[in-house]
Amino acid sequence: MYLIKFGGSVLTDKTKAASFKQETMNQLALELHKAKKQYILVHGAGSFGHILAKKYHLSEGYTTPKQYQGFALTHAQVQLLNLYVLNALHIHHIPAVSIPPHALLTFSNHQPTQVDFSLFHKYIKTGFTPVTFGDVVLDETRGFSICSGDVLIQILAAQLKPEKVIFVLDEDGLYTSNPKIDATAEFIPTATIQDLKKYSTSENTYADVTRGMEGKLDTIQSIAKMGIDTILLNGNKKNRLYEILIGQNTRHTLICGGKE
Ligand code: IP8
Repeated sequence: MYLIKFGGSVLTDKTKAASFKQETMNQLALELHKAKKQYILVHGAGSFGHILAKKYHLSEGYTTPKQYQGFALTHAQVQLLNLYVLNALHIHHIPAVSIPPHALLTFSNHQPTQVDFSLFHKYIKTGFTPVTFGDVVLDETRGFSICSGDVLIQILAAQLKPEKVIFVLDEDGLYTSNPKIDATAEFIPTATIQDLKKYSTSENTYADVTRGMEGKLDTIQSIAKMGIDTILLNGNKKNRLYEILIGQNTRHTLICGGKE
């Protein structure tokens, strides 16, 4: 079983509110269909979630009643993005079923506390493809919180011990620095936990309330410490996801799971 995360910057144009990249999603859905693997899909919120979450300061937790409207609007938008993702999967005959995090987990002080992932198990066992996503959630001490897709990946990896975790990004993989702003950035084909600690990534320029690539490196480190390999690949380049899934060589970064 694989755990696959579609980054928000692959599925949406992060500079424009609620702009879905339909063609990219159709291509990725086709690749998943062709590969015929068992997986759980997690997707980021992209410009459906981050712009509103930033506007209403949702990552800070409750500060003003106006945020209730912001919470509700943000949830509706990420649910809409989820519907677009599901539609593309259904067109390619993938029996995708949505599992919205806000109805499943509770946070306390911005960290997940009560997590019941038995639904994922049950759907997988029955032959469905569970799809979950970055969402807003209730928080026992802060009122509410943001649950990023990366946090979900981390918890799901710990509970379900997938064969591999795959991050589908808008870059070929990991670089020594941010390739979007640094022309000297070098591509890294393989890395260990020790290597990860060395690589700095500058903050991206878009509204990203969950720390972008920097947060992702923390997530990957904790997955690697569970002994699980992580793959980073470019979702904008046709067939890379498919090739990885069928075990064919293609450009990607492999982060080897193992001890620190
Ligand atoms: O895009 C963020 O999820 P991510 C969720 O996976 C919201 O970091 C609501 C902004």
